[in-house]
Amino acid sequence: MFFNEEFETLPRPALEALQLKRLQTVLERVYASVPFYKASFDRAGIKPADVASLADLQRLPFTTKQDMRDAYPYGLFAAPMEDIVRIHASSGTTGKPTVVGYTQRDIETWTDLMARSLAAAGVHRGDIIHNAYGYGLFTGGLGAHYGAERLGASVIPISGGNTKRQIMIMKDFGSTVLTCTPSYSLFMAEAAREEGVDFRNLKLRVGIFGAEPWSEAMRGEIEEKLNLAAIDIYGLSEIMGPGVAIECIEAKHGLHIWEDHFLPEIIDPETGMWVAPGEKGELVITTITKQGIPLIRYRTRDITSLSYEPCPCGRTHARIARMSGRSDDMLIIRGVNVFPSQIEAILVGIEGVEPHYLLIVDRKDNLDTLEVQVEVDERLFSDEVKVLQGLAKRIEKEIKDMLGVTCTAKLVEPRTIARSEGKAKRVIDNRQLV
Ligand code: DLL
Repeated sequence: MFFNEEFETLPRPALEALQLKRLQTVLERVYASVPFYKASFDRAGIKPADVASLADLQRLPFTTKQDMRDAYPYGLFAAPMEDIVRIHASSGTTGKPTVVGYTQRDIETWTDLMARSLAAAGVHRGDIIHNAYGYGLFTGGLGAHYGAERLGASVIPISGGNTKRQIMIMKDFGSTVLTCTPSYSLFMAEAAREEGVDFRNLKLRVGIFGAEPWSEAMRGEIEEKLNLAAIDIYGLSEIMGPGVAIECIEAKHGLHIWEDHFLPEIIDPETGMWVAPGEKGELVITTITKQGIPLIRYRTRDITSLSYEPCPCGRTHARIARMSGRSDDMLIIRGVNVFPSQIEAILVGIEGVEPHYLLIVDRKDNLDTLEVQVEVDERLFSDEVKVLQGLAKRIEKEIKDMLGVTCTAKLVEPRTIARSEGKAKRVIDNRQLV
């Protein structure tokens, strides 16, 4: 079902003409209002007026997460603070988060695109949406919430946590749609079984899962255990939040990226050059309608491919393949984005801890686990057990407080973590997603 048929089915020549017009407008805007863009365009020797075709996009410089960090918190905003009505944030590569601001019109656009995404997934008025994405600085909860209301569905703003209660509410309230991370859906299935609740007796019809990588194998498992159609939704806070792209219920094959608002490119992460259509590479997105914080050629670091093949659903917007990894070392642990460098920054701030560490990520009973192994000072190691336990607790608490992720700290003797001659191996990820 379409939410906005005219735009969702715009013939490609008209869509591309609209994209170019919007691109030119946003380039003029950022060049005039954001010193960062003026400087970076000037360095590249290009003016907004030089962009005469969509292919000219390639001449523009990239924007990275590091650029956002350098501009922390509001340096890349293109609208005055008086016009910003909402602020969200997600993890940066060190202690500071990446901050985004929305004008009222940006919220309207996001709401529309989320409603469009839900409709593409087969959700409609009369549906009861159990929204278990987290509400807060994370964009998942509020993004899905606003879209659900715009569609005219009933939304239950349950947020994450308290799984037993979630199961009861889902059952008693007759939820027909579930929105949460794919791993949390499987955790719910497990919890339901323990509660003696059979998903076959629930009214759930569709699940809209994203915010972390998952696989076709996991889709099969979720569909079987929860007795619903599982749909992949993609988004990132820098670009907007959830609803940048979603699978349609008709094809369930590739995610339509809403091209009247986002210009996608796939590049070779090493060279920065376009790869051939259909080939895998890093997704780069330019926002062409955003006001608060427009991003030009933003490097998402997500690995996918782009297809312009017509889709049986009738939508003309290109499709990106299911995300197959990242071109950096960002981990997503229980929905929280974590960079090893953030953990390192915390560890080096703690006395008695050596800068040699290893992160072991796993998935047990459908929940991600993180073990932080770290070497401690020789003198400490010969100390009382109580001292060591206290230190481990402190590491766990600081990581939880700073990054919002639960871990167990394991203190090991000096020189037990393997040294590397080249790039240190900091992460062992045992989660089997594919
Ligand atoms: O995760 C927004 C979101 C909320 C998307 C709810 C979907 C549903 P961030 O916290 O900024 O925003 O994290 C963005 O998460 O760059 C990807 O690496 C990863 N990611 C998001 N969706 C998917 C997906 C939200 N469907 C980062 N498959 C992105 C794989 C995903 N990875």
